[in-house]
Amino acid sequence: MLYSKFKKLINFIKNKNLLILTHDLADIDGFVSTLTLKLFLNQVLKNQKIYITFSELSSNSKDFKKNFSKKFPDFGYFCDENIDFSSVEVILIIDTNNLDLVKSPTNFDIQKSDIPIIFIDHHLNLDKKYKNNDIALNLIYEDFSSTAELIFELFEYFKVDIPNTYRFLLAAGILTDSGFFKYANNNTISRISKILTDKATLQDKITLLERRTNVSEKIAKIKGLQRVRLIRIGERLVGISNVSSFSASVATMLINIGFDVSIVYSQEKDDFRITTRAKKEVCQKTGLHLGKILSEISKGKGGGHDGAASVSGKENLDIYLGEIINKLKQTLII
Ligand SMILES: [Mn+2]
Repeated sequence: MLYSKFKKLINFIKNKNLLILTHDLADIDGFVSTLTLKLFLNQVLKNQKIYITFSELSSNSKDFKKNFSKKFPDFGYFCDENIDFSSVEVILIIDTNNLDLVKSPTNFDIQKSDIPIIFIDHHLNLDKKYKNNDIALNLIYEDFSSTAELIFELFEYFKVDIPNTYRFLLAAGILTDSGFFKYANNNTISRISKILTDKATLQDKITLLERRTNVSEKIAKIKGLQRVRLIRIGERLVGISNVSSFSASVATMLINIGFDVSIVYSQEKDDFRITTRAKKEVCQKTGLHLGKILSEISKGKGGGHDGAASVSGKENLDIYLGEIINKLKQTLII
């Protein structure tokens, strides 16, 4: 199934000019998957343009890029500045299947354009029907712990060599999205073992991902902790808090200190964002799937994985929070 879809995708994009985009505030998986997919396509599809660009990188990705550039000063190429949209024939969207999360450069409206789009992703399939998306061409596999692994499978299947630098990129995507293997499955381990070489060891890669937490993130975590409200549902503990930024790292911190589920929201002018996390063990025992809950309550705007999901919106923050708690009560009580 996977391989027949690979062939179908390559056949469709052959001889077409491509643009590869990932979600806004690209995390490390989105960032490295975009770069490595471009390398792969350059090897298998000759004589066509393949553009990549990013709206903005997350702070983790920026730190990683800095470390990576220090280790590989000759790498040099990260993104195309000037993209001629009139020449783009297919847009590949990486690491999300929700166009609301994608900001295109120069405010080009992807949803309104007629350029075909294809999703390559590992999040819950929201099954949104976009007029310029043929779902048969999408590669959306929730059982992959990172998009980087899907890109790695492309290299494997088409027998394309992966240069050492790109092995570092792929491994960084896998390590971060699998929570350093906490959310990994057997396939994740087998793929990473094929990516590692004597020249690119696991420890080398972990070092590249080390980062010093900056002071504003530390303050966000402390405030997030001061403001947390505890809701007990049976034997499970749910924590709700709010911060103005770094909601994802605050949500993860709440899980690390003992909450089973964390909900952290941020508000900026008219916009809000809710980030949720849950312990893997809780998801497995209770069937909790935060991605499904957020997708349901927002009619497909939000989504993610069973243990990590988020949603953004403009109004109804309180209603969303109330509905999340209600759904948690129904799920966690068993
Ligand atoms: Mn990802």
